Amino acid sequence: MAIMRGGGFVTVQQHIIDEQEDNSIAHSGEFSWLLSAITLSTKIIASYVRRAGLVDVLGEAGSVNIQGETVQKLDLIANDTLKRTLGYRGNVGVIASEEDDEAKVIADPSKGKYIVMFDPLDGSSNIDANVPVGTIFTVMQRQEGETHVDQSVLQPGHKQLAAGYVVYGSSTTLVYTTGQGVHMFTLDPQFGAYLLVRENLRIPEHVNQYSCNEAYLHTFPKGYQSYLEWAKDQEGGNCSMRYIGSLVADFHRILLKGGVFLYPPTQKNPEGKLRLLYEANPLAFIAEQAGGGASDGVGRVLDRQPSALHERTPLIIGGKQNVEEVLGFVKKHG
Ligand code: P6P
Repeated sequence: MAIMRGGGFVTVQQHIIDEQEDNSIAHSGEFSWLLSAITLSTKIIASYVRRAGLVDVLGEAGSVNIQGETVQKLDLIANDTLKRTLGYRGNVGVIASEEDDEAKVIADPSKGKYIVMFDPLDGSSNIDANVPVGTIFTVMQRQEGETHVDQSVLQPGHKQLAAGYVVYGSSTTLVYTTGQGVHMFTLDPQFGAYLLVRENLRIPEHVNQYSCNEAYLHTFPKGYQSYLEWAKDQEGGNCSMRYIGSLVADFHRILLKGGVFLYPPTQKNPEGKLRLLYEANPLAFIAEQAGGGASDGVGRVLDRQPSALHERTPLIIGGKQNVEEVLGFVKKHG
């Protein structure tokens, strides 16, 4: 149900402005101006996702991206939309996308003082089957005296100023944090506005549910295999399992209902499959702001020093106790 304040709905722009007392990025309205580029983009993306099948946006675009993944038509639409709207905000200096080989400098540090990195349409291979997909984004500050864009792009996740995602599911839902809690908005198609529905979300500390693609079980490191064996044992973790195969949808369920998502190292992806900078870091920021945890199996995701834009990482993310439970097995069994 939309939250009413002062007799009216609370839009995401209004929420950011209300939050700006002691919040650097939200201060002076710069973030709300930057965020409006993201919310506008996701409304455009949502309009295509909702009409997939009616308009020619399904299927493959006929190319392969830097990840070696077949690009879907909607990937390109989402990527171009985000780059175009962010490019005109004036305060964005660097844009980096899962779909592009390198980060793009669009303004010098004196003007474009923010970096926005994003996965424009995560899980897009699922779109033809009407499975929820999502956009994930993160905002960071350009580094003073930057002599190479990597000095600004390759910052650890704890430097994020803001992070969020939009899940294009049964409703179009935006979740974001600027370090002042996690807040959720639903797009009202009638108003064309994201309206506040939940504030200061908290992930349940522990729920007997995990989310993992166990097809790769035998190539997981032993610690993960031991955890999953224990989790399934009624005398052990007595867990149920949910796995959609679309990171934003799997994470959103955990944010609201609890549990733990794990994508361990596999033979195919020994460093893990998910991307550190624009998938794991934004979701880790949100998870921690909601009282949960996020680890790469060794340490805190947000403490990792990135060495490359498209660097991959293992990911264990969810309720604080759930994450600690997995880490107990990983650390004990390696
Ligand atoms: P697998 C989608 O391709 C994605 O990048 C994430 O959205 C999702 O969590 C993961 O890959 C699914 O990977 O190996 O289970 O198909």
